[in-house]
Amino acid sequence: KQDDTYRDEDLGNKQRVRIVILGTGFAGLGMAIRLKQQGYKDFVLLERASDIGGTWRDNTYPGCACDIPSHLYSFSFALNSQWSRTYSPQSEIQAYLQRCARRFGIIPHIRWNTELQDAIWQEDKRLWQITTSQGTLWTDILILGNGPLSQPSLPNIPGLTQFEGTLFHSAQWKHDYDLTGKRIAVIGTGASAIQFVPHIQPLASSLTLFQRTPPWILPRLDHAITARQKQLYQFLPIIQRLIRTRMYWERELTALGMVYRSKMLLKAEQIAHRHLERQVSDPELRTRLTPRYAMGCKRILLSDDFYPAVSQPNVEVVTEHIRQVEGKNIITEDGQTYEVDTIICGTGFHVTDTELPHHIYGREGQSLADKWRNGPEAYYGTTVAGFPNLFLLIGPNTGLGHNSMVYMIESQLTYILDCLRIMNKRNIQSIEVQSNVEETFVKEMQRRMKGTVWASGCVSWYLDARGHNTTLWPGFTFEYRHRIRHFDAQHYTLLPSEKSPA
Ligand code: N01
Repeated sequence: KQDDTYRDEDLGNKQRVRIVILGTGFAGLGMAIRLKQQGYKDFVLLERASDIGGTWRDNTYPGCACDIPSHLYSFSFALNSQWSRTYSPQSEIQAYLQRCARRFGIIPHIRWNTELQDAIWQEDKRLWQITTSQGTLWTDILILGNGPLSQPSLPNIPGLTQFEGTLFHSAQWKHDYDLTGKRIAVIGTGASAIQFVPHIQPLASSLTLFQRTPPWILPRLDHAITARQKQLYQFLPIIQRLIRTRMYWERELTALGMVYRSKMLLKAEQIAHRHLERQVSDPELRTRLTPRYAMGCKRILLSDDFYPAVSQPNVEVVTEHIRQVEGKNIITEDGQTYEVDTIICGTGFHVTDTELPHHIYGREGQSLADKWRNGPEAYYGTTVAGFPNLFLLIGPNTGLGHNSMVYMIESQLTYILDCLRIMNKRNIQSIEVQSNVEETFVKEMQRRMKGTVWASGCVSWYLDARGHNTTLWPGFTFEYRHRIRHFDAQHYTLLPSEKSPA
């Protein structure tokens, strides 16, 4: 049902709102839709850009697509029968999110081009005071849906930012810059780089790929979804739901391999080795591209065109580490110099060291960054002791290396909605998770990480400065959903509303 009851000015100028949500990616938008479905009206979404989509708006590099099957990559309450391929391209995912925002009447709740500058918990009023690039507002509930992969990370290479050619990050693609005939350097061989390298290789006069760690790559087996299939999903959504369920459980099985480091992973490693052998005939290049850590420790990548692209005569894979950049030259540790016109960094994101926690101040003026000085921690990745009425979406230890994040997000949404329901019903003004409960949970996460493939010794963005994996959920996703299906008020300090007769 379209929301025509609100116009921009109804919420746009209001300074006090019940709920503020940060971001309009899957997390923020999903939260807004579920709130709306439950009858909430007094909420706004702060969006730093002028369009919806979070990571699916920002990452527009050539070849950008999802490596989770399309059928799994949508809200459970808004399946999309029209995905064009097994793995959807970025533009389709963003268009899907835009459609959801319109269909569920979320657009009037969004404050565009509004960047959160800081959020301060006002203990006396039990409110969040939020300063944004467009002014200040106050809210009872703050929900952070800003996403763990939203702050691009440039490598700390001496001279890089003074590079005399054109430099950009994969998440900030320069579409107005023509790559044709350029000598291009790409730094990184993660999920982003392996998607864009095959698209830019044919344009480049030369492509030098600086690879620090060869990734595990499995066949992608992407194909078009036929018009007939789309029709079937449209008129018989149950079919798509069944396919989705089957895919979900297949992926959950891979969690078994990762948690228990079973033979399944060795089998997958064999498939990846065969994939490499089939696609790269040069034995020397094959050796460079052969991974040397246990599969799954970093994200497993899917590609059918990366190995063929790097086998082309205009590509060189450099495994020597970069020492510095000088003028237009990249100099490696062995003293070799590579003169290039363009450097593209496929070097990932700040994850455990993002900027935002420096701007969130909880009780007694403590910043979230200070609370997280040893590494990010939160109860079920959702609530944080010392930070009343604050909810994190895709917070610490809720990430996945094997299944759809939308499932985890929807699990969190249910928990938050149940919390809000209890707050309304019992006339509670603020909730805060007890610190001993949070501590016990965090210890459980780290205990369970031990022995999994994610703690098998490789260096990855899943790890914080201590080497703790504070990014991934160390088990099955259905366990997470089951554990947070109800809000566990007994683990929280609940303060009644001052207006309460009690
Ligand atoms: O980033 P990454 P990404 N010198 O951090 C290398 C999601 N995603 O943007 O492995 C040389 O994975 C670094 O090397 P190493 C997905 O969750 C999803 O590719 O650290 N190299 C690595 O090769 C993914 O995991 C999709 O040794 C340097 C690369 O840069 C996450 O985003 C698609 C370096 C960074 O890889 C991030 O992926 C795309 C240096 N100084 C992304 N510093 C989907 O399909 C870093 N590197 C859903």
